[in-house]
Amino acid sequence: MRTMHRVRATTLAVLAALPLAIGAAQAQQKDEKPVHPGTPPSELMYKGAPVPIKPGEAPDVTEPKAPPLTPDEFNTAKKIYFERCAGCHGVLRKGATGKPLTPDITMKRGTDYLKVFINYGSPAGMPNWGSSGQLSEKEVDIMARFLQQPPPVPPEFGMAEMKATWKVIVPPDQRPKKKMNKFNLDNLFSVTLRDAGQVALIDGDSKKIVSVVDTGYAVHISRLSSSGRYLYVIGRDAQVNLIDLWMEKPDNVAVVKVGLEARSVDTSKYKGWEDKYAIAGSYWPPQYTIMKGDTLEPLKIVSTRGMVVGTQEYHPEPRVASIVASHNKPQFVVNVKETGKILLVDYKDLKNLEVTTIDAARFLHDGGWDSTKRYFLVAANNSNQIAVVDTKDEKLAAIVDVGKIPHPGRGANFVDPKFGPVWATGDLGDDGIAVIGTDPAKHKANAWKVVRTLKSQGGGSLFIKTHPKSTHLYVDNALNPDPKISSSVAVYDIKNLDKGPQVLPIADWSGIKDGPRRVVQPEYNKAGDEVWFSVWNGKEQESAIVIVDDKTLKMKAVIKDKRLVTPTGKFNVYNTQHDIY
Ligand code: DHE
Repeated sequence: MRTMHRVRATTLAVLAALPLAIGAAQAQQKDEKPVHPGTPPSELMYKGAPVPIKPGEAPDVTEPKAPPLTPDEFNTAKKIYFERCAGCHGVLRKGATGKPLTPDITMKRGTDYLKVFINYGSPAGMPNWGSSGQLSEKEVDIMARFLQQPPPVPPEFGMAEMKATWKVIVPPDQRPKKKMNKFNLDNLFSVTLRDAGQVALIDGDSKKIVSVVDTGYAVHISRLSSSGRYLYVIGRDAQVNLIDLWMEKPDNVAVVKVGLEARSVDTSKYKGWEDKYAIAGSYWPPQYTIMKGDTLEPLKIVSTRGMVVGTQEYHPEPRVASIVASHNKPQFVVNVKETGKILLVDYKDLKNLEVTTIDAARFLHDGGWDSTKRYFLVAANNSNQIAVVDTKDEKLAAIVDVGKIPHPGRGANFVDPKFGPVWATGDLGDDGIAVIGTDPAKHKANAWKVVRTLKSQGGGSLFIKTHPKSTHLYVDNALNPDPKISSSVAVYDIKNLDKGPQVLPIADWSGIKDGPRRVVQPEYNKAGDEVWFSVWNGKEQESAIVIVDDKTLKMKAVIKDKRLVTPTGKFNVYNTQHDIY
């Protein structure tokens, strides 16, 4: 294993702890006064999703010196911890965006101190669980005692456990030899139905749902195989589903669980290796798994536990964030959140696995390619930086300071009329959009610098998008506390960026009146002349997809259907297959 130490001193400035929670964010939205100074409401909301680990999966360990809990209290505490605390403090309480809560620290504090902390929160970002009414007095007391006991450790998930969940529903030799349906697969969209645990496959030409396929719990993203035939979907419960788009009615052909919690999946795209391997990264256990591309047979599991960049302390739970497949080499780019390391995993010889470890910054999250697909740009969200990897030279190219909590999705590539080729990211924590020069060959002076900062409608931006055939740049503000802002989208004219954005009232165009109506994740069709937006409502409420004509910026179509439960991410087959964004 080769290790490159290219850390800039400033990259180590990890932000103070920012524990977060949905409830506190919602409370904050009502009056918009900062309940927790320093923590944007959008971030509170974003990180508060439950961890899909069940209390029974993590056995109790009792420490006689710590205040006791009955078995029932232990179960209550584990449920609360995995649903509300683990997202920020980590399953093992070693600290992630939230502070470490291991017994060596909590036992010194004692029950009374911890109760105050849980009740009233902290200015650093801890929500006021007790005084907001989200936890009862009894629950606060249970949690204060629980935190002094050793953290219950969920089980490991190795080859035996994976194989036990692995199912080939239709073996490769029984699958179609050619495309058996009439869909224009290049313009098919896989739409995440988050709370239904399904994806809707929507024909981009007719705008009709062609199939709704069951996937994992709280399904997260979809990615395409290099050929465009296979669709890979990952759920938060670490279930990977393989869907064959050549079937008359596209459906699951294989399934496997790669852990207890996960977010990312991709497939080999280098010449000669097309469709051969899939890879999935898990949050728990902290590891990545390389699988056979057409069956999901797990072949190789690699742990990401190890040392943190800069401080070089051991971290037992470094979660795998985004993963992309390189076009330059037979490699996967694996971004490890808590250690701040970017791994270039070479898949040509799985037995003698070569991994190049690049020190970047914490906490790595999401990112995308530059337009040449040589450089990968990834958000180090708690360092307020973007790390740039040169996948050809296998080196860190730069670390760029940007605004507060960058959140690009896969980002947006376009040619800035003044500065040449650029990639842009929006921020969760402020209203900036950082536009970064990406062409060291012809625009050296601008490369890896923020060449301009656009002003968005506000914070809470999750995704930004454009298309090579478009002259528009769309930026959502899905988690902004102001419903007017979170239900609309800002669009910039790339030819005249100084002019500022036009605001499109997407949720109003959907005709839906009730609910939060968050407008999230712009996604282009294959031609690059339509942009699709999710109007994301609660599970029991009506949601929709609104399609905008990219030339006129007028509403072109609205897709509404009972089956469209909580639509969030949308993945156009052609654009996802070819990494066009
Ligand atoms: Fe995501 C991408 C993690 C919450 C919608 N999300 C990603 C990626 C990671 C991640 C690591 C990059 C995957 C890749 O490229 O390989 N997301 C997390 C979380 O840890 C977090 C903060 C909390 C959680 O508990 O899951 C989280 N994400 C959300 C949401 O609440 C969103 C808005 C709605 C939803 O569907 O759950 C959401 N995340 C998305 C989407 C993408 C994504 C749509 C892919 C964007 C793209 O264009 O590629």
